[in-house]
Amino acid sequence: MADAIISYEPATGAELWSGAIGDADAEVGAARAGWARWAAQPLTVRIETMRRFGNVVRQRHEAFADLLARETGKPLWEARTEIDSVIAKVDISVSAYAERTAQRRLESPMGSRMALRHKPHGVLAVLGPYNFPVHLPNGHIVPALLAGNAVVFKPSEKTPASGAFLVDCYRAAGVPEACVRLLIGGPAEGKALADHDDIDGLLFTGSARTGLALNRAFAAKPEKILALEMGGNNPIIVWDTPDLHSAAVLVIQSAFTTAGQRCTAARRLIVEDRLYEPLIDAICAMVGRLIVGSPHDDPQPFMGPVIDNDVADQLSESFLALLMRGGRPIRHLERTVADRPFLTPALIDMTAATEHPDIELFGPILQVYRAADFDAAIALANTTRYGLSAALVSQTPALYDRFWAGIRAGIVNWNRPTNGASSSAPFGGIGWSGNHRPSAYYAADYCAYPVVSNEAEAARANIGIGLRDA
Ligand code: UN1
Repeated sequence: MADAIISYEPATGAELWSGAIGDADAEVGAARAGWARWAAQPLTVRIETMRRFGNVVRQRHEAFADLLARETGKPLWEARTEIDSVIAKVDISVSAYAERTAQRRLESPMGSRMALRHKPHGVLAVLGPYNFPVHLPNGHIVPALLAGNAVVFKPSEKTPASGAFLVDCYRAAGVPEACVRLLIGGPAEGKALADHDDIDGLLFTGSARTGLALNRAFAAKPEKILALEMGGNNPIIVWDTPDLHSAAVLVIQSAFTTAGQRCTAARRLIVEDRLYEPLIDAICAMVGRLIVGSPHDDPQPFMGPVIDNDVADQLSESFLALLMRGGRPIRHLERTVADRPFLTPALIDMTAATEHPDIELFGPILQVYRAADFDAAIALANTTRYGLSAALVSQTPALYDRFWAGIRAGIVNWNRPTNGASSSAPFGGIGWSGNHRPSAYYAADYCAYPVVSNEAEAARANIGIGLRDA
């Protein structure tokens, strides 16, 4: 069917869902017709509606987690945490919105009252990713709706069912149909939405390649806002630490959670020379015990398949390309089930490689480097155009001070994984990781614009200088 998007379960290949491809123009038109009424409601009404949305998701928690696990392949335990994050985002967004957009009195040199107030943009487009198909778009949609915008949401063509379920929850909570529109489609529909003249802005989560193209297109439209949350080539450094078991756990959580399909996943491990052998041994021993399996397996797997066979094939090719560049395999990337995208976690030593591609390998592949000197390790960590997250595993506070000062990233962690960023903190990165901090705490900044209001109740005015006597 050329006019439908079909979603397949990565673990089984079974068809999960299908839906007709939508029309960007119709969805933007519907949102445009509806947004002003929503914006005219008191903020308290929109807050109550979002709280009801949280309750709807709470009631549908298990059904939602089940669908999300099937559609993404992520284990059920992890799908449940994603649904928890969707619920938690409501309270976080309400308080962040209140703080970021609080009406403020400003000092006025003219003697009048001066205030800073905020207005919604109007119609905001949201393009979602497949790794967190509900948590990340929800992190844009909730603040956008709170601020009084209407939203046109296009989920990834790999995860439309989860997107449709999310939109149904907003509507069940009482968000007017006109104010939260679902656009089903692939790249063509995404482009039609992003290029549409009648959107006021775009909130994007996805690859740097698409994000950079959007950035070029939006450069010609300064009147529209663009929030980009792209990816990372995130480093984790292990240096001067006696507890190699914990170090190995942190590395594995950073690199292989969600089968490596997180923008904050560690892609590069940089290890102090003297810790190299024992650390790699500890990692490999544990990786050998990690369960890779289907989302509903009992016992639950550590990680599921990657999103589909195409992605698995591309990752296999990328791994081969690293070998061709002189990488030394520590653990190969293997397909465990024929024709299904289950991959085993892979490690490859790139210390002596001839080339170091600065790309985001969005899967369970960790590139490893050994370094003799801490400054060289930081310099190596910084050899990327991205800058989303970075972590140091070390017992030495002075090393963290140097790491923090020297590393270029939006999220810098000490004895914590590179991923699992708090939803109540500003989220985003520098360089190719995005423009500013478009998610979580600062999301409100992208959903409402500040207006200076100079106020005097009566017009009492004199020209002053330059006026002849009457
Ligand atoms: C991650 O940690 O891998 O709410 C993603 C947010 C962030 C997303 C984190 N907590 O936008």
